[in-house]
Amino acid sequence: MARCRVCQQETLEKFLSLGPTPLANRFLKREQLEESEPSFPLDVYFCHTCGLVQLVDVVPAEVLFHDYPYLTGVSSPMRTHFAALAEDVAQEYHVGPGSLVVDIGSNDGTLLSGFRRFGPKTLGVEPAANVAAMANAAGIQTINQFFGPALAEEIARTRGPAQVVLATNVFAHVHDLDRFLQAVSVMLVAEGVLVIEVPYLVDMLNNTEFDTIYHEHLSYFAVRPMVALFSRFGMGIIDLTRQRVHGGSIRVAVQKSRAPQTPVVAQILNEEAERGLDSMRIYRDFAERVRMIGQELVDLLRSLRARGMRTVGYGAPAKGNTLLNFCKVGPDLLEYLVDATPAKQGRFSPGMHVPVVPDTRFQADRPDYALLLAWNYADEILRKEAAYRERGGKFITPFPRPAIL
Ligand code: JHZ
Ligand code: ZN
Repeated sequence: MARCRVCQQETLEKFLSLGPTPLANRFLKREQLEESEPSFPLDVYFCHTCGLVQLVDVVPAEVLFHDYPYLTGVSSPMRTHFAALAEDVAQEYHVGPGSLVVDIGSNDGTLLSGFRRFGPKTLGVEPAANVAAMANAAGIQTINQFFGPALAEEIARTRGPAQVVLATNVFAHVHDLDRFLQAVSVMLVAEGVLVIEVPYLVDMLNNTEFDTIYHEHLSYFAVRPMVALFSRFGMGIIDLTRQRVHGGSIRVAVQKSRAPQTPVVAQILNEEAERGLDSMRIYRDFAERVRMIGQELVDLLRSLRARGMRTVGYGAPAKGNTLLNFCKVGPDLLEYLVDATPAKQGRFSPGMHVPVVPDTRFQADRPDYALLLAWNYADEILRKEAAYRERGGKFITPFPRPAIL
């Protein structure tokens, strides 16, 4: 039996199986369409000991993050969000000239670029070669390697210890959390802070955002397992805030040296317990709603197509591929997906093989309905595409229940 990623106990219980699923960011070239596509189980477990929701089928990171199409900077709401994060962190933890800020999983350097005006040295660590090259070309110094203890030591030795280490949308991707935290610890000064941002389990459950589940996301964090994990390393949460990004996230500031527990942590632990996060019922209910939403979405798209409506997808996010594969939505139900990311355009979605086209096609084409696969940016997209709606075009959101907006 598999062991829990946080507490190492054999107390995992499966509550959802999304079926064998291809990799969410493995967009295919036309010539790959005839080749067989790797797919892996997408089964989700709850740990009865520490409360961590997790996958046990681990696809090697070298496979997932070799050539990566996702670019943070493409989505303007993320640019805004990360600029604010940089400012908050710089002010709160007195980042200035002479400090070192290291960003793990730094992608195209969007987050680090927000620190420029505060004057610290910054360093990105990004395993995807294509993405790291873009960041370096933009003047954001980035090491193209996986983060681990050896690299952490090298960084500390050659550039000095860091005051702040950032890990946004990467902590859930980490298989060996102990090794990761050890490495962070090696790099940080004694009073240094690790700032994590990660989709929050409670939001995923509340809104049935099951598309957050794909092989890159090995853990679905609540605060309880995090507290247990950090305390093993003598680390303590000094600040915690809920964020709206990615369907609801938490930002957690962890101090290398243990700090007295802040009231906000005790409060959120209480809320999690009251919400029923400690028992299977909430997860079984979630799984039930996942099936219901999947069915409703397919019914809706089929009925629109039966009425001769043209339907497409808006955005080709990783999460969209969980939704499309689970619901078996292919080119018969969505003609194409529009996406502003160059590396996705001209390719086909993993598994269902829906073509991805530049977003400019959307304005030119004016399909009748657009399924918001990037529903987390609904505000921005509806604002941007106001003309489409004025001319009668309609958006569909999948969550919390499939509905025409
Ligand atoms: P977006 C990401 O997943 C990346 P994804 C990562 N896998 C992760 O862990 C989670 O976040 C949390 C496009 N778009 O950000 C850009 C437009 O075309 O929701 C993106 O391809 N036009 C590490 O991939 C996609 O939509 C627009 O106007 O699920 C959105 O992807 C906007 C706003 C976006 O993340
Ligand atoms: Zn556990």
